[in-house]
Amino acid sequence: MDSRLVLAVDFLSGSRPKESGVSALLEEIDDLAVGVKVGLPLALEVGWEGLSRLASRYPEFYWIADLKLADIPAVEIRVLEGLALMGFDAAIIHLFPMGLEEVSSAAAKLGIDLIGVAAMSHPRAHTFEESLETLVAYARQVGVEGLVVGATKPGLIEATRSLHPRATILSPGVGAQGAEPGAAIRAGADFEIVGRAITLSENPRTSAEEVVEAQRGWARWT
Ligand code: NUP
Repeated sequence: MDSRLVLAVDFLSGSRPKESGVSALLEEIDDLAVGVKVGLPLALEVGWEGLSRLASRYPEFYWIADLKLADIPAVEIRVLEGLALMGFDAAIIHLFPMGLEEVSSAAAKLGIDLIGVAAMSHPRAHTFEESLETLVAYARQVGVEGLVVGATKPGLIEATRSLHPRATILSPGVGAQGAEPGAAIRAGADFEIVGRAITLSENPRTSAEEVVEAQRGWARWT
């Protein structure tokens, strides 16, 4: 699949997200997206068991738990154990709490990938921008190969790519937050994380097709 689309499911058009609505959406776009990213908004609607059922019903997707973990290592490891049991392939963590050496080796044993937040997509995330080099160098040092860098900040995607050439860069911020589909891929990201531009669209499939079409031509394999 040449798609670089990861679908973020926080909202659903017309109603609060129900498990059946999420299933219908995933079936509608299953040939267009490679991954699904969910977090607290969906957990609050469908429960942890609902998330687990969704992940096991649609194993063709790469499932990312976006809890942006920022805790002591022992607690992060406890959460990762739970997420791995639920069927998640990856978890988004914050890098700034440090102490990630043991978290990284526990994640490897659990078979769950870590994705560190390097630069958030919203315009006032200045602390991340000022700390980008430190955060990316630290991710590299502790073996965190996945990085989130906002699609709204293509210059930071380029900087991250040169600081960590082998990283898998995932970029949210497409559509609802202002970045054009495909722009992050052009800047060096591997995947774009897209939520409301698809989930709140009157025709999610058409919107997903437009994103994938814009990404084609820019995609690079790392
Ligand atoms: O920096 C970040 N920006 C961001 O939007 C890091 C994130 N994890 N996200 C997530 O990406 C956010 O929580 C949401 O689930 C998704 C973007 O959704 P949307 O703006 O496309 O609806």
